[in-house]
Amino acid sequence: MTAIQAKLYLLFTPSLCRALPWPTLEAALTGGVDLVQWRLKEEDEYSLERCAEICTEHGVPLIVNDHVGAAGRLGLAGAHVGQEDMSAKQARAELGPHRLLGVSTHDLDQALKAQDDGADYLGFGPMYPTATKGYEQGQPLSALTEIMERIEIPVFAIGGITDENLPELIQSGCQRIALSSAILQAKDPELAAKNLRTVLA
Ligand code: TZP
Ligand code: MG
Repeated sequence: MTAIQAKLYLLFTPSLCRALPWPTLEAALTGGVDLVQWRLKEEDEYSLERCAEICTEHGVPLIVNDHVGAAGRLGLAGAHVGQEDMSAKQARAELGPHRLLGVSTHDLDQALKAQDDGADYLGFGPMYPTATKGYEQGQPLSALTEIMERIEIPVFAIGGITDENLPELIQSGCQRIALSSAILQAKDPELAAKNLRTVLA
């Protein structure tokens, strides 16, 4: 698997979409999302297989959250685990060397360990309060700067990111973001993705 080049990572949870999920995903991809993570909630009745088809049509890699075994079964680009999920080491062993492994991290120690354990990229945050995961407080920007300086693999800032706070993240050294509501709940998801892409470029 080649190193990840993506900058605008969409965390796709069907039930978080303001409009219908599949058209929302299509719009986000057309707008410039270049990596997608499938995050299913129990109430969702949408299929990972259909998500994979849509991503393939747009030439964008798909990562599955939590369900590491599904990555191999469905030929996806990779899988993502959090600190409370399967360990990064075990996930890497299950995925094999050729699929991407992403790990959510919240401090430098977790980030260094995930990198050592075979992660291809990290999520780091939450950078801002976000109702999506119930975080009431974000990390200081200095924490992100330190991560960017110390970690060699790509790092995606995550949590409450919008086009309004993105400029200060970029000033702190961030080049990649992962988000859901700023696109999934936008009136115009394609435009939202396009605008974020422009600021990141
Ligand atoms: N992990 C940390 S914050 C978060 C996840 C999955 C939610 C990101 O969603 P939003 O709506 O962009 O804050
Ligand atoms: Mg998880």
